[in-house]
Amino acid sequence: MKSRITKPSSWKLYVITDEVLSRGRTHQRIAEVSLKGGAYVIQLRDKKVSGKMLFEVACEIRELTRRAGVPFIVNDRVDIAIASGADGVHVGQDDLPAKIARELIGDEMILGVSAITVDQAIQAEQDGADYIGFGPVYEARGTKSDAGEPLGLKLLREACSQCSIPVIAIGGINKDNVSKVIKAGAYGAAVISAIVASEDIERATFEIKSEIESAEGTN
Ligand code: TZP
Ligand code: MG
Repeated sequence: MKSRITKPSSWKLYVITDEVLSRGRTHQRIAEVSLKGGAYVIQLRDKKVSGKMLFEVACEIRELTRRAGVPFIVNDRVDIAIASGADGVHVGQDDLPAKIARELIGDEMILGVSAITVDQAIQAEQDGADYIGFGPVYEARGTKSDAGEPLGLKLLREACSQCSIPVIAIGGINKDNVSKVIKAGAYGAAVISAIVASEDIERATFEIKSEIESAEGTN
């Protein structure tokens, strides 16, 4: 299956918004400032707000990302991704099945799927995913209470070698360990707390992005 992510350099740092960890900063603010720091992709993730509110926030982030020329992905909600004009949607193993999500979004939009095993990653690719979010690579229960035990770099490497679509590493990634996931073959890194909870979101984004760029070509 061919991925809709066509520019290999374009998904290196995938920033996921979160208002629980953000010290009062809104999704829109997180998106705006991390874009300044050089985020390559923005995902809106909120499991608590109403559909109405999520839609409004999604439309605002759609505008910000459009101006920055950066892809915008909505977590979990296919309906809100479509309605807000997002570039894509990201579903987990307990969400709408990837195959159904693909049917609903059609051929043009991007579909991301979370996987915690290599088999899940292979299945997601067959079901129409454009990329895999693989993890938690490192400890991530501070952000996602049901994240489970870290999978580690060996499994990440295996997933990267078994999938022909991009594998984005997620879970406990920060500026000190991001080079390891890139060297293991990840196409990019998805980050929540190391960016969203930091005092200076722009700087944290820039630092992680710089680490990724230095690590590239060294795997
Ligand atoms: N999926 C697997 S781990 C995780 C998600 C959404 C949380 C990642 O957050 P952090 O703060 O970057 O570890
Ligand atoms: Mg989900």
